[in-house]
This record gives sequence, C-alpha cells and structure tokens, in this order.
Amino acid sequence: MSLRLVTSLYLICASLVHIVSPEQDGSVNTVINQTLKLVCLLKANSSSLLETYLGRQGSPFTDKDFRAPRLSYTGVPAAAISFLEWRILSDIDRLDKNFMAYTVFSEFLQLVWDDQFELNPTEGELLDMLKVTRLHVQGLLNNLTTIMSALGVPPSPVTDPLTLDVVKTNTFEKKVRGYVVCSTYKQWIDRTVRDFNLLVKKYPL
Ligand SMILES: *[C@@H]1O[C@H](CO)[C@@H](O)[C@H](O)[C@H]1NC(C)=O
Ligand SMILES: *[C@@H]1O[C@H](CO)[C@@H](O)[C@H](O)[C@H]1NC(C)=O
Ligand SMILES: CC(=O)N[C@H]1CO[C@H](CO)[C@@H](O)[C@@H]1O
Repeated sequence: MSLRLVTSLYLICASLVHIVSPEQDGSVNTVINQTLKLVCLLKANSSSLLETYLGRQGSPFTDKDFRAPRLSYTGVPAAAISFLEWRILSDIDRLDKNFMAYTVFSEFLQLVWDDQFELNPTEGELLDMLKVTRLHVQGLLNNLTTIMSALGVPPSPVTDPLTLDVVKTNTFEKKVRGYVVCSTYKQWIDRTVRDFNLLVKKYPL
C-alpha cells in the first residue's frame, strides 16, 4: 500500500470512529460542565476556609487591623496572571496549569492540616474544612485528568515542591505558611472558575 492510501484509509477510519462514537466528545463536555459546578462550590467554601483559618491563629492574624500583605511562600503556586496571557492559553495549557497548581495544593493542604493539628488540635471545624477541601481538590484533579486524557494530552508530571527540610519550621512561620496556602488557594479557585466558564462555552453540552 502506498503511504497516501494508508493515510486516506486512516482518515476514513478515524472519521468512522468519530461518527460511531459521538458520545466520546459529548462526555468531555459533560465532565467540563460537572467540573464548573464543582469549582463554583469550592469557590463558595474558599472564603470561609480563609476566614476560619485566620480566626483561629491568634494575634496578629486575628487583630482588627490585620492587613494581609501580599505574601508568597516557596513552592505555593501563584495564581496571578495578566489578562492577555490568561486569555491566549491553549485549552491543554490552561488545564495543565490547573493540574499542576492543585497537585501542589493537595500536598500543602495536608501540610497545613498537620501544622494545625499540632498547633490547634481542638479546632475541629478548621481541621475538617482543611480535610474536606483537600478531598475535593483530589476530586478536581481526577476531573482534570479525565478531561485532559479525553483531549489526548494527559497532565504533565509535577515535581514535588515539599522536602522534609521545608516542612520543619517555627510556629509563626507555620501560621504564615497556612495563611499563604489558604489565600493563594482561594485566588486559584477564582482563576479556575474563570477557566471553566471559558471552557464550557467552547465545549457546550
Ligand atoms: C450544566 O448543564 C446543565 C444542563 O444539563 C445546565 O443546566 C447547567 O447550567 C450546566 N452547568 C454549568 C455550570 O454550566
Ligand atoms: C463546603 O463546606 C461544607 C461544610 O464544611 C462541606 O460539607 C461541603 O462538602 C463543602 N463543599 C465543597 C465543594 O467544598
Ligand atoms: C470523570 C470525573 O471524574 N467526574 C467527576 C467530576 O467531579 C464531579 C463532582 O465531584 C463528580 O461527580 C464526577 O464524577
């Protein structure tokens, strides 16, 4: 067979496969729709997580005039991006950046839970919120993996940002770290809601 014939046979097969399994595309759209619903719920909870977290750390976090400075913490993925940079991302890059961020947040949320369990062991509500958030983030990661795999490009491997050296630190730094994790997570969820509002328009039901 000539290469051209093979190529055209392949194209015919590909289009037949496409015709006989239209639900393949439909199912990505469904998962995108489910994921938007999930991230909207996560967004609603992300503000109360941050407030509850701050409220349980004592001074200066609970002070009336506590001004949250624009802090960062090594390894915590920043959500900030310019509009143009954000708008021109390809679907795969957009999803992959989400996957990378939430893989890291899943780990940091465990670390913050561990820190709070040590510093505030009686704060059951906060501990539960941290745990539930991490479980939902893992659900979100499953959804992202499903979507990306269906689009033909599974997520890139993520390098682990947390070493055991980083994990050990003093009480104040643990509290600041938890604050950065909760507030940056909230910013990321806002970005992900925007991402999926864009994606549902491109992949309508
Ligand atoms: C998901 O799809 C349903 C229809 O099945 C629609 O009513 C709903 O608004 C969609 N959700 C989002 C978040 O777009
Ligand atoms: C939101 O918070 C409530 C109460 O902590 C919890 O039951 C629920 O599962 C959370 N939902 C999401 C999507 O985080
Ligand atoms: C394919 C997949 O993982 N879908 C899940 C996406 O998230 C929603 C909400 O958690 C689940 O209900 C879906 O099963």
